[in-house]
Amino acid sequence: MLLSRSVRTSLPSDFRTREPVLKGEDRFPRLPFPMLKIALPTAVNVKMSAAAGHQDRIMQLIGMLDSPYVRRVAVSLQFLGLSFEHRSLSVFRTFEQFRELNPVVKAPSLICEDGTVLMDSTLILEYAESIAAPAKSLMPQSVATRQYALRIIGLALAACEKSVQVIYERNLRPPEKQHAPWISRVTGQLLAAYGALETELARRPLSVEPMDQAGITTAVAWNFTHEMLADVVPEKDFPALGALSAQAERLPQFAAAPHGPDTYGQA
Ligand SMILES: N[C@@H](CCC(=O)N[C@@H](CS)C(=O)NCC(=O)O)C(=O)O
Repeated sequence: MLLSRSVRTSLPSDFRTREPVLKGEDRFPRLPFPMLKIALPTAVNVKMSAAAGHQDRIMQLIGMLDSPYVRRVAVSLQFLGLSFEHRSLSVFRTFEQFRELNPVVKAPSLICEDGTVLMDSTLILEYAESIAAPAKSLMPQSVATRQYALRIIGLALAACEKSVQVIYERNLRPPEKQHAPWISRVTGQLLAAYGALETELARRPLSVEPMDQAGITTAVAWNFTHEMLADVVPEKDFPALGALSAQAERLPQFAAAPHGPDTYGQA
């Protein structure tokens, strides 16, 4: 099954461009990297700075907020009360600049206060959790609730992964090179993940207050897929996910890191 193409806008997004991104061309004006320094004088930040021995540096989150992985980190760091700079670099249009920071060119990348570069959103969040502890955590402590959160997060991350695979297939490959059976398989996995999430949420709704990692990742994932592949995931089939997403997007931590090309805190 070949899916109809998603609507593209003129936004400089990692997911809304086609062949030029692979050729390293930059169709958009080269601006200085947008950066915002948000230094919250919380106990957590003071502890983190002192422990790392770098009083004057804060973490840098690299990658665009149109990536659900980057966005879940940006939202989570705020809930954890951790200060960070955000550099909205594209893994495609600013490949070379990205490579200077992380030769693997994976978004998100996190440059820690001591210069260590971490990648993979889940590993970055594990690091963030360790800094924020014991004052704050987005993961439930009891085994049963943690198990439930891990199931939800796993489903949401699988939905993100399958969404990205569909988008890359649609946007990065020429139409004649697209492989319909592969798209069909990945789309089936995507729908299975969201179907299971919808069932779980209908049975046991996720709270947005207080927000935890299961809620953040699910809300970010659904918003991402809905923005990018609305034709694949009709809203009427996923009312619980739509309701969670609508509630979450109204929170200041989500509004400060909106899906798209903006820099955290500047939208
Ligand atoms: N499992 C990773 C997935 C990250 C990922 O695939 N990021 C995409 C952007 S959404 C990326 O870096 N794509 C460029 C590439 O893989 O070359 C995570 O959780 O961070």
